[in-house]
Amino acid sequence: MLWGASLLLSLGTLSLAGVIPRDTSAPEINAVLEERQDGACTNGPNTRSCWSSGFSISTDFDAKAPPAGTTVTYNLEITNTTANPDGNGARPAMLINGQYPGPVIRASWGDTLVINVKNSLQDNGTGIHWHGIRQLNSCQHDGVPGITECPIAPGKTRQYVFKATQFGTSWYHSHWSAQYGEGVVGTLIIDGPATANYDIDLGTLPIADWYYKPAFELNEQSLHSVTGPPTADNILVNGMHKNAKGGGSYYKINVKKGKKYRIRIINTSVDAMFHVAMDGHPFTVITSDFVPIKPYVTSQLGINIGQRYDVIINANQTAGNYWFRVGYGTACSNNNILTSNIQLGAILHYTDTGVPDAEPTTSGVTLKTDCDDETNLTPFVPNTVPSSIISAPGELDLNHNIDAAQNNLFTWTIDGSTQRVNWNTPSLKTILGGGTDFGNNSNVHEMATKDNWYLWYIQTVTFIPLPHPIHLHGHDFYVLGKGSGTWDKSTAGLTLNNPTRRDVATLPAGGYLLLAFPADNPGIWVMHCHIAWHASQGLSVQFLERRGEVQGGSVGSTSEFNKGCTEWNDYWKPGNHPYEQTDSGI
Ligand SMILES: *[C@@H]1O[C@H](CO)[C@@H](O)[C@H](O)[C@H]1NC(C)=O
Ligand SMILES: *[C@@H]1O[C@H](CO)[C@@H](O)[C@H](O)[C@H]1NC(C)=O
Ligand SMILES: *[C@@H]1O[C@H](CO)[C@@H](O)[C@H](O)[C@H]1NC(C)=O
Ligand SMILES: *[C@@H]1O[C@H](CO)[C@@H](O)[C@H](O)[C@H]1NC(C)=O
Ligand SMILES: *[C@@H]1O[C@H](CO)[C@@H](O)[C@H](O)[C@H]1NC(C)=O
Ligand SMILES: [Cu+2]
Repeated sequence: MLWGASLLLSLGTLSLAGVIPRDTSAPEINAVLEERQDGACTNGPNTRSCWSSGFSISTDFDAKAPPAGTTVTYNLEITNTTANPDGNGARPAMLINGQYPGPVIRASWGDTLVINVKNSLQDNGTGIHWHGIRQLNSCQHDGVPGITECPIAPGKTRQYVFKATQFGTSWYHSHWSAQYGEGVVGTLIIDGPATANYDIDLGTLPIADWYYKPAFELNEQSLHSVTGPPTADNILVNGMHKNAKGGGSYYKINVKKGKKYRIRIINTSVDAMFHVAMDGHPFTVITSDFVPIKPYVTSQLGINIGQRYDVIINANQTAGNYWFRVGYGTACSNNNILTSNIQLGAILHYTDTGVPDAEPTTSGVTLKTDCDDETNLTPFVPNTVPSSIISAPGELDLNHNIDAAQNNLFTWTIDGSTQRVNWNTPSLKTILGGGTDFGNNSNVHEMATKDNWYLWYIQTVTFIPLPHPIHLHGHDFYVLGKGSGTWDKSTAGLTLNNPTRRDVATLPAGGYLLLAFPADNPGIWVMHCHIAWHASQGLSVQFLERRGEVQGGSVGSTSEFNKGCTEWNDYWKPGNHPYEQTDSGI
């Protein structure tokens, strides 16, 4: 191989370097750190901080988004079929438009998305959540059965309509029971400005764990197991991978020497925490979830479920094949593929002439195995959280319960109550009807005062030492602090000045997590653990934000919402459905 010697040399320095904080010597980073106010320049390879007149990477996107531009329409149909993404053999699956992952939904900052979802399953409801989308004044389109809608009944179609007020990378997935583990998942791109320059956008790179057994079967096992959820069988990178027997194939990321590429990495797992690295090609990280950050360079990234990092790589190495390595967060999850000698990941392939179509022989950094979030994530547009909120925190105590009377049903509880939604009467229906009783297992917390900041802190009380990737709908939250053990209620060590802002953050095993956000979006928003098994086991709460305005019509016309409930209530009647609700419902 031509590239052997020089490559090993460069990799040697790379692995020694490890994490390099804030490489301000890189020219593409300096270009952006020279603050660019909203100006009339166009977005191009050397001007990624620009967008359109009046909007740039410096825009405070909480305050404004480009005026309604295009309406972008997608039609998604969910079917009961089979899939064989890693060549191990076909298994039953539920797919969107017959593919895994589902189609990439793409729009631009300020666009309105209109997405028609048809439920062509015979025997399941469904509902699609657009992860990370703020849904400003449109919580009825958030797609959470039992909370913001009645599930879509078999044979029926629901139209979701929302505006892209933020930009970047995300995903969408079924929020109905354990259904996304069956394959009801796709990725989402909202084009907008960026904090560093690149030539070519390679699109999304979703990474997920993959199970050979149906998710609903595994979910039942997990609900009645005290030893934790079942073990995954493989991983998939953009819907493909080699299997333990050597069949299947790796996803190929094609690049050409001399160009810079943006890659949008997403963890769409059911249970797994990953670490990723590209041999010889360090990542310049430019976003965390939907939040542009000050770019930094790192040789590896840890990504929890639901989290996204947009990175730029410079294809400036000897033209060849390099591993995109995926490692497992074995501190919190496991996978049967780890006992095989199969390399986990994908292949970075230079398409320059003379490069063989072969598996790489490169070596790279040693990936971490922890389940912790990245640090160094500094939002590009700064925000300050008022310190007054520290004195009035809302405590959410995480415990668990095992109910012997229900065949040892394992549930997670918040302040003693496990979440269980009622598909026939979603919380939004109760609110619109002026009701105040959400049922015994609704875990509803009110945020009544317009634009007030609220601090919520999740405190682990259970002795089960697991990290939980916590996801909030309708908002980004600001991560003021986290730690092991019990929070002492002091401000020591907390970040109030421009803290990390995102929509998924990890509650450390056995510890606490402090999350703040303002009541600037009237609606009903769920916050839950994104480990699918844990969400099914009730690890979630709801925030009811500015009830009066929601009831007063701030969410707009509810005809689609009402139609959905009429159709669902017509379908889900005693004796009218082959299966029962056995979990939280979300
Ligand atoms: C999928 O099809 C199988 C049989 O073909 C059936 O048993 C199952 O109930 C179906 N599931 C859904 C959700 O429609
Ligand atoms: C995805 O998240 C899960 C759990 O949070 C984690 O175990 C897995 O390693 C993550 N995957 C990646 C690629 O970071
Ligand atoms: C390749 O690009 C990276 C990232 O921009 C840079 O740090 C490195 O010095 C470059 N290497 C070469 C050999 O040009
Ligand atoms: C709610 O809990 C109370 C007290 O445990 C109980 O009396 C009541 O029957 C429950 N309501 C429902 C609808 O289950
Ligand atoms: C959804 O369908 C699967 C079979 O495809 C079944 O196992 C599961 O129980 C169904 N869930 C509900 C709540 O109907
Ligand atoms: Cu969890």
